[in-house]
Amino acid sequence: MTTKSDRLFSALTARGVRYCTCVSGGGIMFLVDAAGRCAGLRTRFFHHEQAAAYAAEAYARAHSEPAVCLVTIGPGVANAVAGAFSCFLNSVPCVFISGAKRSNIVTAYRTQRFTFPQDADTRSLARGTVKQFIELGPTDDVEATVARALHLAASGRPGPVWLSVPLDVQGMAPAADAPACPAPVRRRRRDISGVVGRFLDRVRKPLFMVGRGAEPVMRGTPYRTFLADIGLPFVTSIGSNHTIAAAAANNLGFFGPTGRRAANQVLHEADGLIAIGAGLDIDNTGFDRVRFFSGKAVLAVNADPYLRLGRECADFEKLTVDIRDVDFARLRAATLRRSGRFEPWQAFVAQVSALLPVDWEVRNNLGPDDVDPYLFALELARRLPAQVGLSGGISLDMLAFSHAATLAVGQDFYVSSHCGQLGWDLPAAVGLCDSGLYEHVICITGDGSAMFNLQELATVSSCPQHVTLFILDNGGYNSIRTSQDMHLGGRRVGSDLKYLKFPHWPALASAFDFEFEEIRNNGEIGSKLDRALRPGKRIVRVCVDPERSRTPRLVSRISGGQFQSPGLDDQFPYLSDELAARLAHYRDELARRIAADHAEPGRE
Ligand SMILES: Cc1ncc(C[n+]2csc(CCOP(=O)(O)OP(=O)(O)O)c2C)c(N)n1
Ligand SMILES: [Mg+2]
Repeated sequence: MTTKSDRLFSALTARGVRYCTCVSGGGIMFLVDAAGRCAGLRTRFFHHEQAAAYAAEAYARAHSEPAVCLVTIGPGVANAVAGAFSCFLNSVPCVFISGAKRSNIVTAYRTQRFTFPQDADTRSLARGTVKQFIELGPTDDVEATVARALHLAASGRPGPVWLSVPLDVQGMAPAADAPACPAPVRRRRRDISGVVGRFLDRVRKPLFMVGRGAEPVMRGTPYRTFLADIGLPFVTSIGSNHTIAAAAANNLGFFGPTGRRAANQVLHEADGLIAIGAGLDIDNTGFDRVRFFSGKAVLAVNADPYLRLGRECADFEKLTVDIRDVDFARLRAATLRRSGRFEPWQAFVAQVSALLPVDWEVRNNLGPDDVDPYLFALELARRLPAQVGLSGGISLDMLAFSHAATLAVGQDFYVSSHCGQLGWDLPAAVGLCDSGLYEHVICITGDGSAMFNLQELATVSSCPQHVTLFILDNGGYNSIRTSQDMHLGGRRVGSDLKYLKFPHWPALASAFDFEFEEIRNNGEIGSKLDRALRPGKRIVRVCVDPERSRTPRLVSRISGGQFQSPGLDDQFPYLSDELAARLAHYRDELARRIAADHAEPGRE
């Protein structure tokens, strides 16, 4: 017999959903059964709902299409909320489907805790983590509800939608034959070259800032050709580490408090920011937002209709558009038409790029002991397979890789940039395996983050892809210790080996059928990486000095009870007098050339 659960999954697949992650349960028995039998749907079962949700998120990002996470009533819902929260903050379209008690049993949650085993006020639990909560009632139209859920998830600023399906509704026979699936909505090209062109006409030092919101077009030719050809610099926000080799010195990479120095210097100097899919939140700008926006006009090209900046930015313009609709060929042409105007700026960017290359930064900060995480990241990036999906943790692991890596087409790095939770990386690696886009999946995590969803090593071990898990072992939580050292007189409560216990890594690897490698010092990095990246499943312990913290970074001070944060151009370790003088000289030269252009009639 066909049930409403069958209809629900056929409606999802008819509208393009191809992946469903799940932890099974009695409260979703009809739904699990239907998902398992649904043609065209790939199901993957996990050992924890949080992990199932993170994997769905990673898959949705890899394909830029909604994925489904199916969880049981009550505890399943509670465990999955972390995943909905992650999709919400990272703006990823996913549909969370959970079971619920029979629709004729009512609980007055304001006064009653439960009336049914595992009963939960799912609406309240999910509230604040989803764009919309929908309950499928006994008389509701399944197809219309699914269409609404998917539309909400993927439109505007994308995000998760929660669909709660009572147990009796799951097993009901549908009222009528399934209606024919409507034709997919045709996308409408949006020509934004006029607005961007006018913006370029009024600035002299423009910088494109591309963020995670550009992920749906990042791998496409029009977008990549646009960035490669225009001859103008761009920086990428954390988690949008898409390096375009053809853009050469104009591709300054990852900016921000722990970003690349050249990116931050150029950003500091720019007088016009064109932020494409970049939210301009504190994680991007650093805390001193007045300094960040000072002297800058900002044009935001963004899907979020509610995006706004505070008073700290005096010159702010917004273009609300779905990035997938932007006509990048026209934008490229409009930008190229104006490129002559920016010659002094382009020369400055080339000078800064040459003065502060990534290799120099890495070698300049090398620690003598153990494995330097930045050198490790640089060497790993040089050896990556041509087709590889990488997932990262939230700390030194992700920062070192974002800082040092240069990726080619087919090599994609995913992190949970806005949510920043421990434990996302390993389940995300399963989602990347299941995406079918990569033959090899690499997870780069910290010892702290690795511990959060270790159970999914069992799930990864069943994926056919080659999987390498690099664990940067620095004896616990370096990032927390750094703040404790700075602000709490070095009292390291809860962050070092006095408080935290870790497994015996080789034994852990063997328990889950992984091979084991260990990189103990800088001298070993090359040869051990060559071994670690061979086909198969491997856990690699990377021994990092527990005292090695992130470089370069901003160092804030507390003065008079207030946090004082430097600007992005003032990262620690501070530049030598000689380098600072060279930079100042480039700035003077740039200012002189722009002033000369203004003075010469016809040049402006
Ligand atoms: C779910 C969750 N719990 C706690 C935190 C707070 N937190 C941020 S960084 C960190 C330590 C990370 O340790 P590790 O992954 O080993 O990286 P390291 O700082 O050592 O480089 C913790 C506990 C968090 N971000 N997410
Ligand atoms: Mg650690």
